[in-house]
Amino acid sequence: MKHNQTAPLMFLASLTSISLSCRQEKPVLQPNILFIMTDDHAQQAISAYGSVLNETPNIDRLAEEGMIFRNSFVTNSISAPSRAVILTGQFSHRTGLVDNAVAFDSSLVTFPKLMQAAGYQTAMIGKWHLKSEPAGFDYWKVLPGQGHYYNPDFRTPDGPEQIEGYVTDIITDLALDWLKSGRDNGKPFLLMYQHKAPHREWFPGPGHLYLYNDVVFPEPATLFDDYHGRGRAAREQEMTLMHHMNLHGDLKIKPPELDSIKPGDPWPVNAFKWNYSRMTPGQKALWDAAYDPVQKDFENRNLKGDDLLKWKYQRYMQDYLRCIASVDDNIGRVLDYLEESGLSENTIVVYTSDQGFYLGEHGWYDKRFMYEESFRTPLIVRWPGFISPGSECHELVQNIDLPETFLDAAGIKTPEQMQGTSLLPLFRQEEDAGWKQAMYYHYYEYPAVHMVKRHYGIRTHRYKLIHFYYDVDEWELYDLENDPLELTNQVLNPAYSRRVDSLRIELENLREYYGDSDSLNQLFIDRHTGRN
Ligand code: SGN
Ligand code: CA
Repeated sequence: MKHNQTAPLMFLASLTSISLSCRQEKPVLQPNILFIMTDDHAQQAISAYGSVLNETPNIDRLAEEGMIFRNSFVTNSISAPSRAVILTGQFSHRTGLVDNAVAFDSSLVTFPKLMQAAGYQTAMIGKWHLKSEPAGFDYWKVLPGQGHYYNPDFRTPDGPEQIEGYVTDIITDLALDWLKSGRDNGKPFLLMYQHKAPHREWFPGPGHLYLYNDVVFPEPATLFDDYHGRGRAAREQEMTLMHHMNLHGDLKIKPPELDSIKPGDPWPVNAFKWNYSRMTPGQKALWDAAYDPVQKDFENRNLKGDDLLKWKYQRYMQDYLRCIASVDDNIGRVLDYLEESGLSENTIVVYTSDQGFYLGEHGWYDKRFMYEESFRTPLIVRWPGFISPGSECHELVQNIDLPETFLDAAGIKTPEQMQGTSLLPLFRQEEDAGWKQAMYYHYYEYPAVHMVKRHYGIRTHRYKLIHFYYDVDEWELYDLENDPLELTNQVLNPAYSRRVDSLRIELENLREYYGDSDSLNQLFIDRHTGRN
């Protein structure tokens, strides 16, 4: 399953521009790493991935100058678990951080700790979401929990700090400040620059409040999905635009009598207040000027049924994509600085998200499912001189492969417990990289917000087999070649029975290989139930 990794030093030594120090036995010129991660940014909303919704010129620039991974996935489609996977190179059942309620065990070995120990200067700025204090960083300034869009608070080693402005701009300012004046020029750096945006409730910044006002976004083919042909998990979730996306926090209809809303009042009104009440009078004035007319128009229309769903979809897309426009602009600022400062050349720039997202497909928002839109995540890597500009990779890669990639690129030994595979052979476009043909996935957060049932599964290039468990025992098989939208569960179709049998065996093999089991499932269920 694990391909033969080419020794990193052999790779580096084969390049004439890089010499090795014999004494230290490591490359003299280790690359800097700029790791850019957003929260909930779907591939469908990146033009380099073929978006029909928006343009992301700066993210696209990375793809034009680097490699885009067309088949890039996560191992557990939810924030904190995904972040723990990226730090440790281990699946959720090994980090113990299976869902957002668990705190990260900061004693675990992480790639930033290893890079720091090997002489890298390390920094973490932006959304952290792991509860425990960041470890392995020379500098850190992170949002508490999910963080706020307007005038956000930050956690710092010196205590809390509030910064006035819009979160995506601020995180970028902090990253740029650190690059300009926080760095030790004698050391290579690792900078983790992690955005809150475009996470729910999608509050756009002052510079993008009117963007897309005149656009009608194309509706996804499955916006009106009735879940026919699938099991209980798809039917019983709570993440539909129709029934679960709320008018206030999500769609910015200002609740009446905002000042009298109390913490115990329904979440939708509190969600709006939680965001809006943080704004300065000036920010509120800009906000109201943009959103009051939207509200008036909505109230005049008295929409119902399908018309209401269509309206919700358009409003959802406007705000979600406005948040992304700000991310893209800010990434442009950082890429410009790398260029001007001459850092571009020896810096690996990675763009990814903590998972994918539903943009109305199956009538949904949010993530969690092993279905394509949330299982996928963007992955674009630029590394001048090492990755050919404009290249594409179609192999099956996962976020768990990232830490080993970074260590490999830096010539640092990978610890035994890491379970991914360095992407370096794919960067080099090796003909026979012996790459994995199947991926493992496991999602746990249930019962919980959005009510997506616990499930694990296997995906190959063509098929996906999923087992939903806990309060159901249902299997689903999708033939992605014949049914790319995943509308028909084929698990009971006799024509697929041999395929089901072989995938079940492969799935069991993967579980054994990665050390997952039914007894661990039970352990995590017991922990979760104990918490409730
Ligand atoms: C919040 C959101 C949910 C979202 C989770 C997890 N509700 O609870 O919609 O699924 O975060 O998101 S909200 O109204 O508070 O925004 S994650 O990306 O951090 O895992
Ligand atoms: Ca997320």
